[in-house]
Parts: sequence; structure tokens; C-alpha cells
Amino acid sequence: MSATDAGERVLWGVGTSRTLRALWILQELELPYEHRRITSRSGETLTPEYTRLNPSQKIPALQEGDFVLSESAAIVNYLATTHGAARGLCPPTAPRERARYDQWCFFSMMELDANTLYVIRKHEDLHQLYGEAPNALQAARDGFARQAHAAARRLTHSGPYVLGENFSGADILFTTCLNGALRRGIELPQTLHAYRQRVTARAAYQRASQLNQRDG
Ligand SMILES: N[C@@H](CCC(=O)N[C@@H](CS)C(=O)NCC(=O)O)C(=O)O
Repeated sequence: MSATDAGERVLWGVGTSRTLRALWILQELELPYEHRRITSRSGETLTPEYTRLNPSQKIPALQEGDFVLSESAAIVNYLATTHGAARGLCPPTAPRERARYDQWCFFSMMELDANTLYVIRKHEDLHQLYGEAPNALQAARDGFARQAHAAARRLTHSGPYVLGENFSGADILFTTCLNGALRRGIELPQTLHAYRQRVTARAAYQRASQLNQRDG
């Protein structure tokens, strides 16, 4: 599909847990878009064209005409806010419900993604670039496991989704972090396995995973 057919909506990036988040919300909302399948650590995020769009030189980025948005969580929340109404995917607006939604989003992005998974990625997969750091690695693995148990306790009181009855963008962010933990052999509580199975059975997730295949 061309950018014009897609109403000038372009998603940049493929093949990472962060690009999966953007693809997943696009699939949930069945929105048209053009997919520019640039990959990480390939030099494709460093071109002058892409750097103009996203000075961070990271994927994903969403482009709608002259509006450009980076940060996978911001992309999920923007698309859910602008197009989620018909499918019950708009983030809540009542202050306390919105605060609960934000809590899950920030928890996933900070406690799970930045604070633990990315530390593991840097010092395990990319240790030649970032150096060996066994203590930091162990602390990150233990930290994820501890926070996963905290999340499981919260889920037991709500469920089937993180906000209760309704699937939302917060589930997209949380589930992609659980994927990262499983890939790295981190044990998850049974509640989170069952939750993840429920959420990843969604047709939109299945489509997004296919589309996110680096060589697909
Ligand atoms: N906080 C950002 C992180 C994005 C990020 O770190 N992307 C990595 C791939 S997962 C990247 O593009 N790195 C630059 C490169 O590898 O060329 C988000 O959630 O979108």
C-alpha cells in the first residue's frame, strides 16, 4: 500500500519488540499504513532522511503527513486515542482510571523495559559494544522477576486484562515485555503465562507478529 492510499500514514521499523507494539495497535485498529521495514543496527536508522524524522535514530517511528512520533508507547497511546473509540481501545479519560492505565504503561516501559530488559540486552546480547557487567545483568534478571511477581499479584485482583474487563494499549506494552523476558529465559509466574496466552491468541497480535518478522 502506498503512503497516499494509507492516508499518509507510515510506520518505520521492523523486527524488534518495540516495532511489534506499533504494528500490534495498527492491527487492532485495522488502520491503513505504509510499512518502511528499516531494521535496527543496520545503518538504516542513521541515514539523513531518517535522522530528520527521528533524531534519536531509533525505531519505531510513526509518520502521519508532517506529524512524526517516536517512542513505541507514545505511538500505541496516540493511535488508541485517535482511532480506538469504535473498538473500545481509547485510553480511559476519568482521572483515576487514566492514572491506572498510565501506571501499567509506565511500569512496563520503566520497570520492565528500560530498567531490566534493556540492561540485559546491552550487557548480554550486545556485550561487545557495551561491555561485560555480570552484577548489573544479575540485578536486572532478579529485578524483572521481582516486578513480574508484583504484576501477577495485581492481575489476580483484576484480570483478564491489566485494567480488568477491557483489553487496552497497556496490555500491548506489558505483553511485549513478557515476550522479552521469555526470550531471555526469565521465569514468569503462572498467572502471567496464562495472561500472555490469552492476549497473544488475539488475531491482531498474530498478524502483527507475522508483519514484524525481520525477513518476512
Ligand atoms: N524507547 C524507545 C526505544 C527504541 C529503541 O531502542 N529501538 C532500537 C531497536 S529495539 C533502535 O532502533 N536502535 C537503533 C539501531 O539499532 O540502529 C521505544 O520504545 O520506541
